[in-house]
Amino acid sequence: MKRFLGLFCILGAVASIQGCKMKNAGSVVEGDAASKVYVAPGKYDELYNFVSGGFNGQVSVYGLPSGRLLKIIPVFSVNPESGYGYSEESKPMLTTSQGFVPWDDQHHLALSQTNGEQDGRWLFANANNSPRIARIDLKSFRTAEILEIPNSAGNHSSPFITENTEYTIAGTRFSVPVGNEDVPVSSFKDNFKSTASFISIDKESGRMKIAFQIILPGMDLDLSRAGKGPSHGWFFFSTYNTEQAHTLLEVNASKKDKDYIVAVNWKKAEEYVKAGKGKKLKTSYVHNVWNEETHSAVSTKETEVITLDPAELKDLVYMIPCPKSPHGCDVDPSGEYIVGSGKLAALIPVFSFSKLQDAISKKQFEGEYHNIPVLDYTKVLYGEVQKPGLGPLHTEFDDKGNAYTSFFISSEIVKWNLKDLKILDRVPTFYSIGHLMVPGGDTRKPYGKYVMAYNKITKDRYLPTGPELAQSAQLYSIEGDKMKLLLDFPTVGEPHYAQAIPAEKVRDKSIKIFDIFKNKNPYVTMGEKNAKVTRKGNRVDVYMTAIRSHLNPDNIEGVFLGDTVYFHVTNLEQDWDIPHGFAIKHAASAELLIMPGETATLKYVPTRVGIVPFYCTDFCSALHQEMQGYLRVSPRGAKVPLKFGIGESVSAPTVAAAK
Ligand code: RUQ
Ligand code: CUA
Repeated sequence: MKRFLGLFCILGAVASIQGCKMKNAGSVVEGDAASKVYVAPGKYDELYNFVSGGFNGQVSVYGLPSGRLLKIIPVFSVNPESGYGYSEESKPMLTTSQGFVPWDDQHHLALSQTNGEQDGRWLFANANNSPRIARIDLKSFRTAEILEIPNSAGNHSSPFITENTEYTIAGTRFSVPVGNEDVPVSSFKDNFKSTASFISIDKESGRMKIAFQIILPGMDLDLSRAGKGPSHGWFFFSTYNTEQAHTLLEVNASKKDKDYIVAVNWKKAEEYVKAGKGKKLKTSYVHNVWNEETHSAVSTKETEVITLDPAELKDLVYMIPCPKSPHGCDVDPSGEYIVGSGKLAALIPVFSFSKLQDAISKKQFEGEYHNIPVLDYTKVLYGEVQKPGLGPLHTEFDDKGNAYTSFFISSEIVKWNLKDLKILDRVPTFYSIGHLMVPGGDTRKPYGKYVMAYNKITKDRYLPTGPELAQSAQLYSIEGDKMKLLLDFPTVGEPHYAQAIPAEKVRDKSIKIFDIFKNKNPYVTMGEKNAKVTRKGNRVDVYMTAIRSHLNPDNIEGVFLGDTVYFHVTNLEQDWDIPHGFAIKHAASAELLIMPGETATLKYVPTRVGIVPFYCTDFCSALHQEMQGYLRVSPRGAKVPLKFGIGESVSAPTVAAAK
């Protein structure tokens, strides 16, 4: 988002007048605001709000309208709090074709839909830096799958979704050479391509697969939305840098009066693929899938994608001219209107899907862009919202035919009517809003009631916390004609897009425990009597159990310097909200946080001789502090037999000690 700051410096003078010197919100909050967001202790919130974490790489979950933080779901970054990316079982989730990547930049979220309505099954999330899409299972609130996207860089226009969750999307923000990659940067125009990957989603399992990639001319795909209703079968992408600059984009990619919205007919793409018109391209990417029975992830290498060339395959892609580096490209609930938000434009163009169809059939083109037809702007335009504000970014919709657009520079949300394009209301945001979100506002059935603002800058809004300040979310009521600010609360990471869903669509499906009898982890310990320690060469496996309030075994001897020890800890509890943790002194790792019925593994390499304590890290009972034990590490070659146990039953050696 910082790039906007530079981009907008031309308009900076205006920004500083309108953007950052808003009057204090105290004066704009009305008397009954508190009661509208008050959720009494012990009561549930009305909505789950999933918020992208931006540069923390995770997804956070808030309750609305209270703004209470419920959970941070680890997705693209390691999470020492839970051991995600640290446990042996979860490491493959963060594997890529180029090795283990412990961080990413997470921008957009998409809830799965059936008939254009949220169905509460899955949440999809993009990784912007090392292109990937994750699927989060809303039964467990855990990342279930991560698919890497090849021939891509800056997976920004992602993971938007079609109305029956047929596809999720991945569009490149950076164009990159496809095929031979060792080329001069200055050969951008000849060698660089942008790609739009269509990822199919299995109806039952949710499994993702790259169905095909459309290879587009070099430019930057920014955001996207699927058509719905009448426009189902189409996908729309906003673009910037159709100037094809490769340096100083701030200036060089803002030269043209109009960039494009790319309209992709994906039903047509399916036909071409079926007819064998796709080309197989060798590449490499990985597909990581979490297995809920083995409680571990498997990473599989993939080697090929099917590509489609719209310059050759007619009627697959059309370009719609759109003023000034559009950012958001949003489709209204009826599926008829496509709203382009040109970051540097002084108006908002609204395109009509029926006019688009008409213009295509009448071949009303104004030219070509790298052999792709460019439609006549005036023929596909429904109308323009005049003087809406400065720096429009994103638009969401309510259930009454209204649109809400965020304005970064003028720091406001502007409400306007989709039919007559008249502005109805505007409210300030504090400050510099990026995305906004109406619950269900990207579906055929918006939930109405609220609009949320996700702000980039908070300046004087909260107690100062040094140079880095919290970013924020603000909740506005949209029940009446006028928007009303109800609440603001700080967020973790940098919020970009978000999704919200009525709690009842998710709440009752939430699982409470993992059935221990279905635990197929190869290192599970089924009951305390099976706890053991084994040695094979320099590898020691500890099959440990955790139950209130002891770890079994809690005394282990016969481990030597040079050994690698794997603690496989099984939580034997079958009771909701009773995780046990596991940590061992000086481990070059994080803790494990093991859910009831689950097994997780911590790798530990001792670095010195001595007694090494380990303990449970989660306050699980009155005797949680007693949930601890000792590992003895001896010098290599010492005559210490392998012993383990608990209480008086410290066992005799089961396997001969290592030499
Ligand atoms: S972006 S603030 Cu990464 Cu969605 Cu528009
Ligand atoms: Cu188990 Cu604390």
